Amino acid sequence: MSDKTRFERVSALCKKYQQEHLLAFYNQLNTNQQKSLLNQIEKLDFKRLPGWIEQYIKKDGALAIPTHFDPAPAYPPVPKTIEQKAKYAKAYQLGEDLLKQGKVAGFVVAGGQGTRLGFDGPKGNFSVSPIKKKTLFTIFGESILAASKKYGADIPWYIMTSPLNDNATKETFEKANYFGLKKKNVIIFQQGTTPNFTFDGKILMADKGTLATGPDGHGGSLKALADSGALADIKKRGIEYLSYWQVDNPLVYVLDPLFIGLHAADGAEMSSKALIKAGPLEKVGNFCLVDGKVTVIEYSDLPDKQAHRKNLDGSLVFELGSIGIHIISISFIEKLNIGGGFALPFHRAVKKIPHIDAAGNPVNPDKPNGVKLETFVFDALPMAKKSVILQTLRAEEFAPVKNATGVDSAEVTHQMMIDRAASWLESAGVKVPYKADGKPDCVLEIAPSFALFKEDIKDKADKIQTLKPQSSVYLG
Ligand code: UD2
Repeated sequence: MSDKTRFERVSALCKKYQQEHLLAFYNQLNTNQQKSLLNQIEKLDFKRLPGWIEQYIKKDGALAIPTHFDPAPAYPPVPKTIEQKAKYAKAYQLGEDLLKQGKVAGFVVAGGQGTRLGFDGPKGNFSVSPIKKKTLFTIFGESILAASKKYGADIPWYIMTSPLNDNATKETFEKANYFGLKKKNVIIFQQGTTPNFTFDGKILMADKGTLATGPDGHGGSLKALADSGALADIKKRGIEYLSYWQVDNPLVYVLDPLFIGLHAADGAEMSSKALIKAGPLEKVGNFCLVDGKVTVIEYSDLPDKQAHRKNLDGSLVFELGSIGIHIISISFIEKLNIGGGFALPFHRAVKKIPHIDAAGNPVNPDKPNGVKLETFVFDALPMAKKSVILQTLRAEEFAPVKNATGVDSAEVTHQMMIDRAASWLESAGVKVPYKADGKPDCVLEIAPSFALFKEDIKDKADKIQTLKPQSSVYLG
């Protein structure tokens, strides 16, 4: 097709869908810029555009909260009854077997912007560990390497990036020599994007030749796995389960045999880890049952009255929070993508979006001027035939770095890493010095190569030197 015909075709499309302004500066662009702009416009899902604009842009019709929902049941962190103990032991064994057979891969979603943290670059490059100052990516990479050794299988690691950080992430992995993993077992792929809109449904332009777009949310991972070819690679390797986590949490058990085993034993399609919320309004999604299906209602969508509801014993009715840790069956991802028609519902976020105005001048708005659309991975949960929730403990598995200061800041994460190391050492019989406030009186760091779980320390306890007050001890 000639450039002229192509332009005419795209121009007609824009006109039909009332987006003619996208080509307003076309004649001022050089040939490459013109081609790039036509590419971007051609990639838009024009057929769905009018529906999105009506449903999500002009009004907030995103997700109506269901009229009736109950709290979702979960497996406790520690088995209580004899039956549960037997079930957990069997599930743990099954999880280990699946890991040994190479049926499980790691999957981190790392396409977000990390604006709240104020850190420039991929969030995975943020350094968190107390002594060696290891980055989040380093901790995950070393964990997968340690697990590969422990289970005697090369465990692949899938990493989802976005156009915002794909190059920088690839550079990081290259420079770090893939954290000791084989390059062929580290698969970095990009998620999709959605255009940014004005409140009346016009797509914003970032500059004269570029549409304003943003990553399509972590829900985009389920589609991007298929679109990028990662799913085909997963199938070729015979992998049946993905262990999914978010990039901001260094305490996550990246591959947890118990969680994998419970998911597989129960024939679940997508499962989740949960913890007891720190308070009614903690910024985590809430696990609920809607029409018998596990559903996460995001903190911002749960009405305050429901969030504060209490049981007779004083506990919260909706006490289980989602921490972005899932096991997802590959067959489920395939099912969601059949026919290419897969789409999770959008969530609408009103934001300040830099753009150019009708005269082509850059505008950096000081108040919200448009809408970004994102999908959330947990919205796939109700589509699963079966979904298991395993409760975990905050001190063991959740210390996300989200903010520069205060709640969920690096300072808190840092301390939680030390606290967990201290509790693991204590459980192996090592004496840890404590301060009057109950915090360890030393700085501790346990490398994944030393222990992935507290049980791994037991055999090594005799090799650990006595911990002196105010000392710094790295176990690697
Ligand atoms: C998320 C959950 C919340 C709770 C909390 C736990 C949502 C909407 N809420 O809150 O319920 O589980 O985490 O920490 O998820 N990401 C992408 N691509 C995107 C957007 C995000 O890969 O387009 C990744 C991001 O890099 C990070 C993760 O998804 O690893 C979570 O994103 P977030 O930090 O925006 O989520 P947050 O803290 O609002």
